[in-house]
Amino acid sequence: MKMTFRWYGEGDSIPLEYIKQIPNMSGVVTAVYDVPVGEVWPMDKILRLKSLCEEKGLEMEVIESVPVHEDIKLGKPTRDKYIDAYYQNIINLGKAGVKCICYNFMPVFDWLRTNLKTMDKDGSNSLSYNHEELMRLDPRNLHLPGWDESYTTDELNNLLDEYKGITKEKLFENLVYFLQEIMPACDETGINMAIHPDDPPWDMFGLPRIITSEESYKKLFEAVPNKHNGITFCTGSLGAGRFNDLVKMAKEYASMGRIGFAHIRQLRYSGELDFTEAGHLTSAGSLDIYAIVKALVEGGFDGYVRPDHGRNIWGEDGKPGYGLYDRALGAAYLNGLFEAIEKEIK
Ligand SMILES: [Mn+2]
Repeated sequence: MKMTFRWYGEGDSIPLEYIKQIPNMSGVVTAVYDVPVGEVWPMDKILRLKSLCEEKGLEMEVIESVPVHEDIKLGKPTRDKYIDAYYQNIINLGKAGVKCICYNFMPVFDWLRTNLKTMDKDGSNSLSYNHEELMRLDPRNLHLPGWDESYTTDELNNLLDEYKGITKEKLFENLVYFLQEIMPACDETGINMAIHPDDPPWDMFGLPRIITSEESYKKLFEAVPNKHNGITFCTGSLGAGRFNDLVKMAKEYASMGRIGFAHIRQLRYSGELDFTEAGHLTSAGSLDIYAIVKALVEGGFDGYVRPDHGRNIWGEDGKPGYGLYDRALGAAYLNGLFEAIEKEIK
């Protein structure tokens, strides 16, 4: 296991030096943020990021994310040019020593929450999701907290229209097409692609979501058996679906060598489809983080880990989910779990 920490590049308010001071931190998970989706990341931008990390003693072996252009998800004729650019990105990142790329295949909307600062009685705050509240919103005129408004209302409406004919089956076919096209770049560089599950793991506003459950992974691995077709095992995203048995899944996919990257975080169910994010410890929420880590270790997991979303604590007003303090506490807790379980098993 290699412990890592997400870092939003030079715009991040958290200095790399602070990240390095968290015990056992091997590197950061980052990305080039100032190149439009679908374009090739210039080598000098990639190498600059890498040297900033290395100056502070941190590796840059995981990229989150290289975003997938909507035309690829839609399967439009223009997808091939965007896939070519993606291919080149893999080659360039491979040259810079990157080993794993996290990406997702969610149409239009990335992760969705209804409140970014849900207050807890201890004074901390965290992100939460209320399904009814979200469903009352109009996707065609959406102004959600934290959702980056990269589209104008017109663009958003056009995009939603384009998705009208896209069923789950079609979207999955488009994912398979994309993966088959880029696998040679992964074979050449040794980079593992690690698809992030849909968050939360169910359809949104009539848009299909396809990486949500055991059934999704079965289809994914069968369709593209290449060993570089892997996953980001995100406990919070998958765990929002009560139908997912995370312990079973962690063990199974780790044994198959499919988990390149693990996002570990906690949440507390507050309704059938509702949840509030919590501190990482098992005792803080509904997921058995100990049992999940144990399943990963028993399955032979040897990938990258990062503490996923933390709360805002100690008066910090960090980027929602991405403050320093609670994620550092999460890393310390996860380090302890891994050490104890690994020693016990050996
Ligand atoms: Mn995640």
